[in-house]
Amino acid sequence: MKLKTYYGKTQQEAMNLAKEELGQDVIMLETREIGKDKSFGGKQNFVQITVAVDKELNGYRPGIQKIKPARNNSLQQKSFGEYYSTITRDADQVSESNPAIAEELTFLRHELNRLNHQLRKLTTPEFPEPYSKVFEQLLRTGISEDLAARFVRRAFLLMDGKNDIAKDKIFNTIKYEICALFNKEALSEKTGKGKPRVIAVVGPTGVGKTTAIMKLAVHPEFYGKKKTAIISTDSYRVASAEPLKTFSKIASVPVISISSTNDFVQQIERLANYEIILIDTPGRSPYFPNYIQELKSYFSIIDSPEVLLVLSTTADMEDLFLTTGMYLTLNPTGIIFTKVDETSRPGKIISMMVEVGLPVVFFSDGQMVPNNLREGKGEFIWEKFQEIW
Ligand SMILES: Nc1nc2c(ncn2[C@@H]2O[C@H](COP(=O)(O)OP(=O)(O)OP(=O)(O)O)[C@@H](O)[C@H]2O)c(=O)[nH]1
Ligand SMILES: [Mg+2]
Repeated sequence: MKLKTYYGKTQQEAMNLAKEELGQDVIMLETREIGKDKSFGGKQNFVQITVAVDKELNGYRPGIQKIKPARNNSLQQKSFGEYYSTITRDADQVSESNPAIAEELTFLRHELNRLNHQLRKLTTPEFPEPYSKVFEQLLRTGISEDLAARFVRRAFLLMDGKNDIAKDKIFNTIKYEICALFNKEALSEKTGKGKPRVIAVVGPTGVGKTTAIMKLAVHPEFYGKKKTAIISTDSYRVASAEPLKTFSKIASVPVISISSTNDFVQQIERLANYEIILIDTPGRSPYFPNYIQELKSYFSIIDSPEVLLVLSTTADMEDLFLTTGMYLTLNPTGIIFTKVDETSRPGKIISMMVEVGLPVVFFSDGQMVPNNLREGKGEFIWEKFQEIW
């Protein structure tokens, strides 16, 4: 099979070049927008397409219109980046202006639904057997259609476009790609010499922040063998500190509640001989006035805080995108996905990772402290996929 790559300012321009050289029977296999690459003058985005010549592809004719359009196509599914730039356009006013944000969110939700609907009609790929079966199975996990198609298309390329391939072989290729996504170094072991490592946990209400902190503090594979303390900044809600107090007694991990940045400074200094300080933050809607601002003021006190964003896998993709967009202004260093035991669509974790570009550091898959906590590894998600298939 002959594969060739062409570039153009638009997908059409690249395709015209391909047809000029290879004839009308070329089939487009992949299209990708390239950023403002220096080699292209650094001024404009370019589209890269990979094409193959028709007769050598075992009858696979995906049809140009059914392939994912380039990023600048107006019917393209809104990417996380687009969400984020909308959300952060007025980043400083975000937490102050609830009605404006609420209106914006409603608009974004409608837009996303409309675009999803149009996109699905346009881009559902027609893969040949056995690739089509693999594609269907991937969709059942909750991986976005766009990403599932990308995985299958890449597997197709790697298999030289052959159809007489065992499904398992295609799955192995995709498993490898998924696991590679998790291989980024998420939590740096770096701390100032002799200084504690400070890890703050943030996220929407009830996602499992406090539970995750308790697990981290005592799990022998994580910080259970280190000298660990917990600071809770959740001083507003009645009885919010109770679970941590009880935990503190049972697990002999000091838990300190603070209510101001001054308290925070003092306690951080007091805990200077600890190895790990975990910071629990109050559950609030990120749209609550001044909430993000307040968290920022706490984190600005610490040298280089590691901020872990906790997301519940039970939320749908749109809500995950929107809340993540709000919390990105805190510069999170990784994500903890909780309630993996409660979702039937674990594939959305993969889609989130790819879109948001943040490593998944831990998974929480149950209420048991500390047992239901796992390191962020792709193999764990792949096992979850097996339960669905
Ligand atoms: N099934 C399941 N439940 C979980 C998991 N993690 C936490 N929970 C439960 O979720 C509920 C909320 O957990 P918390 O740790 O209090 O959540 P939080 O984010 O600290 O809540 P707020 O501080 O109120 O925002 C509790 O009932 C936990 O036992 C998980 O991985 N799976
Ligand atoms: Mg809590």
